[in-house]
Amino acid sequence: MLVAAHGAPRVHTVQIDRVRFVPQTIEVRPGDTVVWRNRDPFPHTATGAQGGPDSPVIAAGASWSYKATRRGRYPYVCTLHRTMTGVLVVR
Ligand SMILES: [Cu+2]
Repeated sequence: MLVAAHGAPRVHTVQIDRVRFVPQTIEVRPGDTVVWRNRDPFPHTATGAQGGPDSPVIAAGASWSYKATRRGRYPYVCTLHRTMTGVLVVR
């Protein structure tokens, strides 16, 4: 089967582990989905500063999915632990 030039939409995972987003910067294409998976035993969020992801509280062990649509660079934080920062790049 032939694969389209830009490929089908993909699913990417950001692990939330030990109060960090891993990887800290993730690059995806429009139409891709990003899943934040909380591996910590306490809640976190993934909250864009200016657009981009805006999760509810992601409970311990839970995941949250976001479909990237608009191109851009979207820094985000965990609003519960402000030292946790990440960047979603949609290009
Ligand atoms: Cu947090």
